Amino acid sequence: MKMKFLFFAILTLGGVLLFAPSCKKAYPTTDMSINSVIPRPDSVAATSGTFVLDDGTSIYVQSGNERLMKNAIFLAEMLRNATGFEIEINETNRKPREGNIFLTIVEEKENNPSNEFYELSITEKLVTIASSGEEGNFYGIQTLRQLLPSNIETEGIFEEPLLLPTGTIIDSPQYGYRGAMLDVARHFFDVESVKRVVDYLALYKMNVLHLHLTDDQGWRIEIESWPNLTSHGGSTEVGGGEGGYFSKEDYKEIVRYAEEHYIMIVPEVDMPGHTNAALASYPELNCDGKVTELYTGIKVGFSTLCTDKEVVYEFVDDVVREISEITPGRYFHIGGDESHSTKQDDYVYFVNRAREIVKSYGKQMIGWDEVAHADINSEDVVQFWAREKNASMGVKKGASIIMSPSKHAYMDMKYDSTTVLGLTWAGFTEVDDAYIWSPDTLIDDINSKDILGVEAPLWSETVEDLDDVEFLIFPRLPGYAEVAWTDPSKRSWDEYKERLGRHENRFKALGIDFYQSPLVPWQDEHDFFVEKE
Ligand code: TNX
Repeated sequence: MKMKFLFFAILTLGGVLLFAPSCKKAYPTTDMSINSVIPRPDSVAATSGTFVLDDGTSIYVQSGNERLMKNAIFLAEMLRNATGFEIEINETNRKPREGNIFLTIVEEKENNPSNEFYELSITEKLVTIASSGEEGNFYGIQTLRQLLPSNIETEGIFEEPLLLPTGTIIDSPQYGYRGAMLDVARHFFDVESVKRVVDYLALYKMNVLHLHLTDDQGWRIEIESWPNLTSHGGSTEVGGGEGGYFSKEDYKEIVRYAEEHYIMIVPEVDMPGHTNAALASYPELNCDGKVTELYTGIKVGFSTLCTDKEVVYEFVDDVVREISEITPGRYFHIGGDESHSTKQDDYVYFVNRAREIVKSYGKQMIGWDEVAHADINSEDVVQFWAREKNASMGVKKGASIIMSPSKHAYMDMKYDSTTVLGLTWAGFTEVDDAYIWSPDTLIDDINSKDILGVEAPLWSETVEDLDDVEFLIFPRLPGYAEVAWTDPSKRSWDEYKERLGRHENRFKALGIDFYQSPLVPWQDEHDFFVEKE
């Protein structure tokens, strides 16, 4: 009898043990200080409680602020899609009741003059994002998003309440320019693909997308006064595919979408070299007055606009004017790299004139580091990619620097010898090489005060579609976001790689085809979550 009972008891207990885990759910840790947020925030103070986000949760927005309202819509849509909860949005002038989320702007805090500062405070009663500006508020939302399980990125997965760890995150970036570049000239990428890239930048609080719109292989932006640029110059790409181009409406749509995500579009028209697509479309831009053939290879440095023809400056004026008219951002990038077929004096003369044209349309000039040879000053921006001497010369002339060191920041470099996509001229760039560097210590005589920020370019000689883009930018992109955002004294590869490893589920939930670097401890985020009944 006794034995029978014992046997029965063991069976029952076994059943409970077997079935109990299926009633449990994995939730983010209740310790906010152990988070996976990228870029790493300035300060995190955990209070070890839990906020329950459920069907009764609404978002309250400080009244009368349209952009804040748009932020609320961004957050609400994400939460609604993932949970099916209603998540209403209301305007208010005071702190809302328990169980809600509150988005508000506070007086600029001392030491935080930028609009990018935010404080995310989560108590058991309320989630509050208080920021100095609307962009800061949006960044607070991205942090909140990363504190939630990655299922939040997927439609209709979670019907259970979502739990958030309590505590306070206070955060603002080191640099105001945190960007990536997409080369839409070597291969063309359509509006939808560009929008996905904008989404990825937004998740990591980046705020610039530089579009390399023209090169030898293709002209990708409609210019009404020079229509052959796109009809002929846009008709192919590397490898001989059909190419394509953005109509002005397409470009405006990209600008609009980017703006909604607090991302500035920086248009680049590369000149006087890298111009074969234009030279093949208009004979008068060539010194010999003859059109060139379209080009579908990947060599550089063989083309140049004829710098002593006046019609070339009329062309540059029209192009800069038409693009500036539809570009709200303050910068116009004139390229200026690898003009190996332009004599040095002609090059300097050309850049000086292009610079004046850019200024006449109210824009600030950015150029690749070679433009430091021209007559530039504190109104200009030099994008360092290859020659430290050029960058230093730019700083001596008063210009600010965007850091895009090809040895660390070129997302078109192969990860290692087994990577199929990408180039190798600047060396292999594993995920640690991409992360372990600091803008302010890279070049001896360039300090943080000279630096506008960081940009990681993706050149597209070998990159044909969005899948290829994703493979090369992930997982390097989040690292660049952190290099640009987080104080170097608070960064270390050993700590970062753990956080990055816990983004695996998020990449998958977003449908990103990423490179599973062996250097990163990829980890199912659920192993890191706590279980609750
Ligand atoms: C150099 S970076 C270039 C581009 C190429 C790239 C490939 C720069 C300013 N010029 O024309 O696409 O290398 O990595």
